[in-house]
Amino acid sequence: TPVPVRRALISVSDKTGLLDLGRALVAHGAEILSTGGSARALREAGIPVKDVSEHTGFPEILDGRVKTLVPQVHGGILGRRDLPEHLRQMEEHKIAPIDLVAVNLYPFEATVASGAGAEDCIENIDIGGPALIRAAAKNHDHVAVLTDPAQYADIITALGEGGTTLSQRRALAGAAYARTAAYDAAIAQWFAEQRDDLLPARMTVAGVRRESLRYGENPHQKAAFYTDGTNRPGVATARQIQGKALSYNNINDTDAAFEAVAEFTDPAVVIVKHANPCGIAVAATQAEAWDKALKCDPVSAFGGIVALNRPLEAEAAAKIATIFTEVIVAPDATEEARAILAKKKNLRLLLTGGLPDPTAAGIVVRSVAGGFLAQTRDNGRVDRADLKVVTKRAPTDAEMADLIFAFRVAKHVKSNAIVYVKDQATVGIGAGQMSRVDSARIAASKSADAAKAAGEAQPLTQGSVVASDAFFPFADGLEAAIAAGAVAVIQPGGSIRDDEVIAAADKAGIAMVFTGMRHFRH
Ligand code: 93A
Repeated sequence: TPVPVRRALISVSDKTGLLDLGRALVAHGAEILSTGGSARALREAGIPVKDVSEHTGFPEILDGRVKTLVPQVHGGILGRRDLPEHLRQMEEHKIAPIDLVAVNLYPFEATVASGAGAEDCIENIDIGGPALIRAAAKNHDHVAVLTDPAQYADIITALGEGGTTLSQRRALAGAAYARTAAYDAAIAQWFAEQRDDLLPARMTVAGVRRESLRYGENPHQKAAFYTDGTNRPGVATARQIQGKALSYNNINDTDAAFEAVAEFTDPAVVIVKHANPCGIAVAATQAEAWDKALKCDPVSAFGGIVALNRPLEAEAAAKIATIFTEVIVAPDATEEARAILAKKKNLRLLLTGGLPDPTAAGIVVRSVAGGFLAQTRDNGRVDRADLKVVTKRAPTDAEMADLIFAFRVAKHVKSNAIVYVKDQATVGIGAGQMSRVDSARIAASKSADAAKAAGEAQPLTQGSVVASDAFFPFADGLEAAIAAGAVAVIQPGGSIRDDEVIAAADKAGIAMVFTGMRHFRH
């Protein structure tokens, strides 16, 4: 049987939906108790409300730090209505039962995301709110707890049907503890960041479900998409302008593409399939960058994800629209570009409002059986000054620029990664192979196919530079790259056989640089 609401406590920072909830409660005969700002908002709208301080006879003190932390409030929430002894004690201490609690917390996460100082962040740690939420959730046999304005509509309906049901209150209680857990996780993470300790002894991964997905990586898996509250520009905070709902794999691939394109400042295009780039290029214009990126592997680009690091322009949009593309992601898009894509009903367009900072600190998490792995982001990148020439021949300026580009791409290719580059565009990408020499061979053979498709006599790798995400353990991988036509190499170095590898490079007359930094990605 539904439990009617005779008395409700409302204390909300986010006033969304507050008046609708207040009106419905009053309409169904409930008395509303409320704290400072919430009470004011209700009163101004003409909704009868009693201040908590009047109800308890105890004022809000310490700048509001103690508003609801009093026995009249917590007793009214926690007392069991099915135990005579509880009811007796409540009466003895003049504690009136509270049947519904609507609380949303001081905006700690938003305060941190806004870049506020420590004092401000600490003042936004809510103490009384979580206490109310946790108390009401514990006593869900008798009390309903609302922690999010999105929950109001169902409860307003329930009030019209005589009150809240046990199954409703149970679901709300679960959501309530998830909210306070996430809230405390955000606070703990903030403290860890203050101490530069991104990997503290205890860690909770918290998030807010942005949407339920139709299925996971495969149709028999369930999936949902969460935001982590950091507001980093990227796929989790992007605005979808058009197209079908995103799938799990779309989101994963779009993330890979957008993180990769953010590495570059000049107009860049990244095309991704199955979380690996199949073409990346930088050029004077987006349209030119698209042509160059597509040429690398036009077969794989079919049904791909396209990421851009600048607002999408009409010329590039028109070109991208000529081949089947699943998703386009960019910081923004011109009106003209949007109009062009609007004709492709299924194509999803995501706009992020900005680019992720590839050098920013952060943590990445992956689950393993019985636990999870956490590590700081791979925010490393090499510049010219970091490179050590190890061969007799030094790279030319043009080769040097391509080598740095190639290594930056290799960072975004699953290991073992081999990336051939010419004129600031990938011309062959070998990804995810169990042996490095296979990656080198596969990249070259795909590049030969691409050259044939483009009607060119020579493989695209002829005269290219090549990057390896980790050192060549033997000379064979390097020799495969040389056979494909590579004339300069960038790799971390550090193998016990470096001497053999350097000798093979010198024998072929090619240039090689060591980065001293590895970019594994598994
Ligand atoms: O400062 S508190 O931790 N102390 C309290 O006793 C308390 N009670 C409710 N914060 C407290 N609240 C929070 O106040 C609620 O969680 C809500 O976010 C906010 C509502 O304040 P107002 O009604 O004055 O806008």
